Amino acid sequence: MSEETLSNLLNETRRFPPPAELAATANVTEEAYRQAAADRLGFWAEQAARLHWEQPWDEVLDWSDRPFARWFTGGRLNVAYNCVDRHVEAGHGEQIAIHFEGEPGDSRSVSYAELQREVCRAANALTELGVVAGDRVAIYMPMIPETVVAMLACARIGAPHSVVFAAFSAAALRSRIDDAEAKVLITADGYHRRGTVVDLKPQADEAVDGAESIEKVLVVRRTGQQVPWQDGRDLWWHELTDRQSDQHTAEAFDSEHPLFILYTSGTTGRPKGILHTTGGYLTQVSYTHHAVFDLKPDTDVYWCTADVGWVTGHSYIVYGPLSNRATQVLYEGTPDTPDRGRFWHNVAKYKVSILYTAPTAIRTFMKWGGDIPAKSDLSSLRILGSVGEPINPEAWIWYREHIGGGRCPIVDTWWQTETGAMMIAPLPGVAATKPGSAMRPLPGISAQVVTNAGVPVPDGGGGLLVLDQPWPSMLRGVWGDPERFRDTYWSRFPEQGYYFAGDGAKKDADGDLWLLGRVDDIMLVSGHNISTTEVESALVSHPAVAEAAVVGAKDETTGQRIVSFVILRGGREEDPGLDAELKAHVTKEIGPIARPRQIQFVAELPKTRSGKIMRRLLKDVAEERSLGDTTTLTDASVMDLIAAKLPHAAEDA
Ligand code: 6R9
Repeated sequence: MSEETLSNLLNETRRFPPPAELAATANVTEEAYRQAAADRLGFWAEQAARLHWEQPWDEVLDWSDRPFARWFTGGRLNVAYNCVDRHVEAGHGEQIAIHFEGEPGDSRSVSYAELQREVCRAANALTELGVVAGDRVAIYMPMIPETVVAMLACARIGAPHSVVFAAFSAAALRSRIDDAEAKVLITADGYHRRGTVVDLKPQADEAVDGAESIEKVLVVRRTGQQVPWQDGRDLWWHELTDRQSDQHTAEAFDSEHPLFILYTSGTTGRPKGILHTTGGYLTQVSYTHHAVFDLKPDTDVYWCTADVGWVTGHSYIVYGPLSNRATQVLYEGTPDTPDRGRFWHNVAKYKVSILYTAPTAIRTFMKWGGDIPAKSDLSSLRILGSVGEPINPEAWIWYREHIGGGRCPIVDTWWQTETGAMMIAPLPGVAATKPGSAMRPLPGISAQVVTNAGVPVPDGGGGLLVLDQPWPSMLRGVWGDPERFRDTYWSRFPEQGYYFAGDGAKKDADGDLWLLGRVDDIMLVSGHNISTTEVESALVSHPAVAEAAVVGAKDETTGQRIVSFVILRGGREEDPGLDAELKAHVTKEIGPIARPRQIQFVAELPKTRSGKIMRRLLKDVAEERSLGDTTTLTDASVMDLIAAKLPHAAEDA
């Protein structure tokens, strides 16, 4: 980014105050902000006390070895006990923890008492295999209840898990197994996706072949398909767990005991093993889930559509919701199987009241059209969440109208694998939300928007988003590489000691925050910093557009020129007039400086497997370079289609 800070370009004036009933019964109110501001550590101590501690902590925060934080030092607790057993002991054993919905339509509901028995059996099974506290276990699994059981079983015996997304390749799994030196791999025969059976075991075999650390491979039977087998190494999950006792005494672990490693793909270099620990992590995921989703465990049905292989699945399918005794939906498959209404059939079937999904999904639903959700009864919904990318104001409004029936507050939640839990988000019973804004840091969290020199910008300014105070669920390091931890996250502002998140943000006149995407994506056009997010949002605010990706391509006169890739809404045909119309629309919304030089209509955009747009590849196309690394793409053929079209793009001077 140049010395000039980001201009505050788009101007959104719509406001949506909380529904009165929600405000009156909200789990968390404005008072929490005041309390946390007066005594931040005291506030977090109170949130930690929502959990069961076997031994109380001595000190809330030890920040003497910064940037390596220690929270709730000396305290001891068991994460699985907190997520399962204590609810059973409190008399809620019959409550459903997980409504599992398989893609073919099979379903199964697991109560907290059943979950407790399954987790105990799995913990005993891992112990029989010689897994002890501190050993790493790799988990390469689809979206099925056994995945949650496996994670909780690891947590129960203090064996950090490393979950690897099931659609990752054998090579990706192997490098993660090697980096963490995992002793056991838990996988499945296969899973159902888009109407077909997808193999998993052959990839797992390829990954494990020659992996020195792996001693056993545990295989869950999901599809019943034939699988290759290596006697002595491979074991069926059901054979091993069925013969275990369903009793297991959970041992308490130190608050700083490692809970899991999760690899972020990043845009460059080797994946980083982000390390999270026990007490601080559970405190913040539990509190934020309670506060931001306002969960009422006796009546709500919660559904997070993320894959458990991402941090959102860890924090807001497994640890946050279960620690709060949620009843939740776990869905195996895709939104368009057997038809494009599947999510809404699921919402109606289970009477989902809280839905947490990603902007990429919302924009896809926009593209498919509002008539699809309109066919299902969505009246059970009361709160809608968004995570993963900036949500364009128009997508936000579409979500509110077509999914939320105009009555549900939207909580846009900003956070990262590294932050472990939500950091910036509105509270649904407090905030008068603004479409496209994540509003302000949650109680107990502190963030700043600063210039390149680290000076906070005033309201109305833009710059770099930094976290200037430690938080309980912060990453404790990069597995095996303390230098990389310092260099990547703490070296940008050594004097101020800020954690730099990599994102740009602006503050509006009220001081509320608008996330502008990764600073690497920010464009410099004729001396102005322009965020891709703002131009994309301007494009999406045109009624013909469902989704847009914008990049800055090298330009001799202006430094960079704005190139945009646009997906039209369902039913809208690409016509010659539309190109000029969209350019004029952006000029009207933002100003001539943001007018795209080129607009390319495409059917799909390149996305990571977690749904984020990969602008880097679009930039390669726009600059007519050969493509960089495409291995993290969901569908690499998308790039061939885009590249084939671009040279014919109409370009104005
Ligand atoms: C939870 C998750 C982190 C990056 C983050 C930012 C982007 C996530 C966002 C958002 C704007 C939001 N991001 N949530 N940007 N508004 N509500 O996505 O973790 O996969 O590590 O990605 O995602 O750029 O820095 P992770």
